[in-house]
Amino acid sequence: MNLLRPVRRLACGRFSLPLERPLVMGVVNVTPDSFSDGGRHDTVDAAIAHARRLIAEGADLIDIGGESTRPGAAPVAPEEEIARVVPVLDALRDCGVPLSVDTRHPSTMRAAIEHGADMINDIAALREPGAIDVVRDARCAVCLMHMQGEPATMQQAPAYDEVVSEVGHFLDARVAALRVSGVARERIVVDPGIGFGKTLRHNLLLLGALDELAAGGQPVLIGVSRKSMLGDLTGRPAGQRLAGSLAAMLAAVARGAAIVRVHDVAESRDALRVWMAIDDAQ
Ligand code: YH5
Repeated sequence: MNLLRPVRRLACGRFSLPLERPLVMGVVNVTPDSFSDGGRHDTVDAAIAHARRLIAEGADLIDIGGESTRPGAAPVAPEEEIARVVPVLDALRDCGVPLSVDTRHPSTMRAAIEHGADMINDIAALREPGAIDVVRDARCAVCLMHMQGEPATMQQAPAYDEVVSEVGHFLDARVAALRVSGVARERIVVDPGIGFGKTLRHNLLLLGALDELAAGGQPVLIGVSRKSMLGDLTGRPAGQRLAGSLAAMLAAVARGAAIVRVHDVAESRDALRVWMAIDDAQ
């Protein structure tokens, strides 16, 4: 939050993405539980088909993840993660939109970059030893996300004195660590990590103060689609959280979010189109 000049275009691998309007990142999970109980081949094929559908619906980027990081989820070995993600990257390379890979493992980052990933989206903000070295000499964008604890245990007892300033300072420090390593500001996105070691109250305070985070000048990514906080607020299961997801997304965009990570691309695009028409008319 210490730098004020806003990044206007994101340097994202093969792409230079204008940030005047919010970008929609479509979520593609390459995990057996999400698509099928068949083998890895079925899982990969289903993910590729799903990504093509999200691109047809108008996704500006695709985020490919081979490890479930939902609260309580077990970790996946990097070798298995690579075996899931790389065939999806290979299949989608020429689909016309930037490809992001959601991983915290440097070996997966390296494989992803070798196979054309345009962004590395790391829920651990490149804290794993060697992670910064992997991205430094590449052209990919990086998303640095705040998380308190580890996915397996992070929701057991989240605690902060001042959640907004603590998350802000953490992200500032991670941006600084990348910059001293030689990563240009134009490649760095920040994310407060909704649901990652946070209570409902923490999530609401962070969403409400997103403008403070955005004032730091780095593009802000927000992922709230279908998350538990929406279940907490509405009482609905994950499959019935679309209306809640759209409301939270628009609240984030109103406070300066540059990229929204969503499962429901067509509906999110419609909501954003209506939202932006009102802004544009003024
Ligand atoms: C994020 O916010 N989130 S994976 C639990 C759900 C629904 C969805 C209980 N990767 C983010 O999407 N990367 C994930 O229902 C992310 N920001 C960034 N940058 C978790 C997820 C989910 C979890």
